[in-house]
Amino acid sequence: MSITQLCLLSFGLLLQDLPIQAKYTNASTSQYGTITHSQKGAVLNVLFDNNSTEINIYDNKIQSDLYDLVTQLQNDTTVKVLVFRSANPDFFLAHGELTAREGTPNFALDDPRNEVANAWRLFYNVTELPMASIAVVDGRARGAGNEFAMSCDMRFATKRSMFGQPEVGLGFNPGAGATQYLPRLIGRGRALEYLLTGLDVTGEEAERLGWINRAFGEANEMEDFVGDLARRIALFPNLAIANVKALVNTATRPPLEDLAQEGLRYLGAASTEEAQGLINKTLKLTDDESRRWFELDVGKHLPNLYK
Ligand SMILES: *[C@@H]1O[C@H](CO)[C@@H](O)[C@H](O)[C@H]1NC(C)=O
Ligand SMILES: *[C@@H]1O[C@H](CO)[C@@H](O)[C@H](O)[C@H]1NC(C)=O
Ligand SMILES: *[C@@H]1O[C@H](CO)[C@@H](O)[C@H](O)[C@H]1NC(C)=O
Ligand SMILES: *[C@@H]1O[C@H](CO)[C@@H](O)[C@H](O)[C@H]1NC(C)=O
Ligand SMILES: *[C@@H]1O[C@H](CO)[C@@H](O)[C@H](O)[C@H]1NC(C)=O
Ligand SMILES: CC(=O)N[C@H]1CO[C@H](CO)[C@@H](O)[C@@H]1O
Repeated sequence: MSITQLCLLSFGLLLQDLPIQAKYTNASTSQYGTITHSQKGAVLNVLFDNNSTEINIYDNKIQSDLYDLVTQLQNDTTVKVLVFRSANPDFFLAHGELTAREGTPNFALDDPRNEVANAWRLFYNVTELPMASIAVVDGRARGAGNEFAMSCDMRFATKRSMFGQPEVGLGFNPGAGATQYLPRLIGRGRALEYLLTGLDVTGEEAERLGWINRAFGEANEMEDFVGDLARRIALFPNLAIANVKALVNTATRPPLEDLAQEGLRYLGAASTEEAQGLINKTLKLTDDESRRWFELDVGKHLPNLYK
């Protein structure tokens, strides 16, 4: 290692430890308490944590809390890297809540904060953020959970993790971007294979397909890797990070109008008699989306809805 490299390295270490004024405290400030965060230097660690359903379901409450966080971050210069994790040991985010259209607090159909059907728009806003975003998955990320992960700039997962888009088996199409983001990540044929079967992929397979960046045998190996990566990016100037992101967005991101089209078709298909019947069967099998055995292995159980 040269003297210059050594100097750069120690300068880097110094920078990490600079007491950057912590705008985000460890205490959750989210309205529903489903998101907590802690800032270390220019890295903001975000934790999805709604244990009310045992499966960290993506519901109107998480949508609303994430909306608030994304809004705060839009012009933030103290954060250069966002790292999203889940507090649930088996679920990153299970999927969008199937019953999100009724009965949840502060529910309002035309309010983007409180409507899971607007997740495609919120996730697009995640791609717009000026800082780098990383999803760290150890568990299941399906439906909106996988779509959120795909809207992050990078995805890392343990090999035991599972990704999937089971919507087709329930009689509708994904609604938060999967048909647009997934083909760009893994190609047309493979995207259609998974979108049309609703089969899960493991973290290990997802790495091979290009669905995620990298898979790890153990969560602590993943944490070491992501920690180094995040601290390294956090050394670099905001403008350079934001410009690289904006330019890669023009190269690879789905256009907003195509995402809107998917969202519209989702609403249409999910409200048909056939889909409503399949949703009802799923709610019964999952005891209103709380029963773990079904949620642990959705890809495998999906054909049972047709027995
Ligand atoms: C937040 O928690 C982390 C560890 O979880 C700690 O290192 C950090 O100092 C805390 N920050 C604040 C502002 O309390
Ligand atoms: C959720 O977390 C709270 C606080 O940690 C705990 O008291 C409660 O039992 C948990 N609920 C479930 C369903 O795990
Ligand atoms: C962020 O900056 C833009 C442009 O300056 C402004 O229009 C917008 O209101 C700001 N948003 C927040 C949340 O402060
Ligand atoms: C997305 O961001 C725009 C501003 O850029 C805002 O008007 C809109 O409400 C946001 N929508 C969602 C669903 O987050
Ligand atoms: C689904 O369940 C709801 C609530 O029980 C019921 O009103 C509706 O008729 C059911 N729809 C179908 C197609 O089974
Ligand atoms: C952390 C947590 O459990 N947050 C919320 C999850 O949702 C329930 C309501 O369904 C709230 O009571 C919790 O505060």
